[in-house]
Amino acid sequence: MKCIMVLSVVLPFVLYGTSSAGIIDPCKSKCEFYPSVSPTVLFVCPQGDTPSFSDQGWWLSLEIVDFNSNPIADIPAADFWLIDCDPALDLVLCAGSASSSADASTNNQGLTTMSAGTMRAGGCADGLSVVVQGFVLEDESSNCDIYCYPIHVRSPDFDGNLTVDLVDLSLFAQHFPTPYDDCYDLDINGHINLVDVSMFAQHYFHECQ
Ligand SMILES: [Ca+2]
Ligand SMILES: [Ca+2]
Repeated sequence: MKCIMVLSVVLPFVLYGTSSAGIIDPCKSKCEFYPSVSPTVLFVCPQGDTPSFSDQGWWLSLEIVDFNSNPIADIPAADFWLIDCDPALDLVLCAGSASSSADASTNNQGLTTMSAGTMRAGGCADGLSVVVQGFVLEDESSNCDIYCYPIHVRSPDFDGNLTVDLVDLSLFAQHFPTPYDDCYDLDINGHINLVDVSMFAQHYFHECQ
């Protein structure tokens, strides 16, 4: 009888401990945003030939833990990616989760960064969240709301069909230099001018690789 009682106390703990080990806890895991410019811009192209996150003035530090708060090592870099988290949700990603990645797999402390890569995408967004193996990371200090960083994503693929073509050129022409629409202000300096034209021209006819 005594033995059964002990088992009934210990077994759920063992089962819980085993079943939740290694499973990502999106709320206890941490994400830190390090911007060095304001506003924070991410200029992207479907082809992926734009400067890295850090070269555009920001990076992310990530710490991935399981439901027991233990770090999860060896999560592949490719299992991390960024998604649109603004209300419009009109960012379009090349190959979904393959559109961006972390710099390296997580180390023994569950740590990695997103700094050296860029994103392959079209459309326009004013907020980004981090996804790891399908879990959107959440902020434990604010009731586990998702982290949604004010990163302004701009792409010369304005219509988000993942090709920079005549349709995008036509859309651009309709907004140059006015009426002002911040999705066409590729460097987000408040004006749609020759700098934006140059940024557009460098990526004309680019598409997902
Ligand atoms: Ca397009
Ligand atoms: Ca501009």
